[in-house]
Amino acid sequence: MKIYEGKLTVKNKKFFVVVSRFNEFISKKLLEGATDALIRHGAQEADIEVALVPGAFEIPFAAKKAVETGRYNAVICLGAIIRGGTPHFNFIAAEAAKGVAQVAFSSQVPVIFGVLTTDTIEQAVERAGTKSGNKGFDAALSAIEMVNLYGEIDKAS
Ligand code: INI
Repeated sequence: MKIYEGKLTVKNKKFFVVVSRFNEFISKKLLEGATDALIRHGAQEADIEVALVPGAFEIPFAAKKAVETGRYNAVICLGAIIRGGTPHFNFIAAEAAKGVAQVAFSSQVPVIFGVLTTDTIEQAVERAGTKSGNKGFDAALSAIEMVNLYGEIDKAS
């Protein structure tokens, strides 16, 4: 039985990170976590490019643009959608998740969903570098693993 599994170190691969500015105090922590993970697992600072978008709704559009350039080995999407008093949260969360998945399905490179969807600000803080880790860091690790996995599958074919 042949098993394909992506390694967690990386060299000479380009990453494009899309970050939403909405709830910036959270999303900037996710970005810090993601760049920390990329650099600690072998990427150079020059291998990382970042695009800021207004909110999570816009993330898939920038991710699609990045994929279409063919310049990047992975796209990492980061943001924080926090429930408010209206149904707005549900629409933004659904469209962000659906949109990123849609881009990923038609992309030759991995597109990673590192967008928090939480009921409270506290839950978001917990996932942005405090007691539940940093989901930006986790998203970047997933990107590295998937880049390497795609490489392994391509190499075998
Ligand atoms: N965008 C977010 O990234 N997070 C949110 O919590 C959020 N809420 O709750 O409204 C949010 N809204 C803005 C949205 O993503 C778009 O930027 C806006 O609708 C313009 O298209």
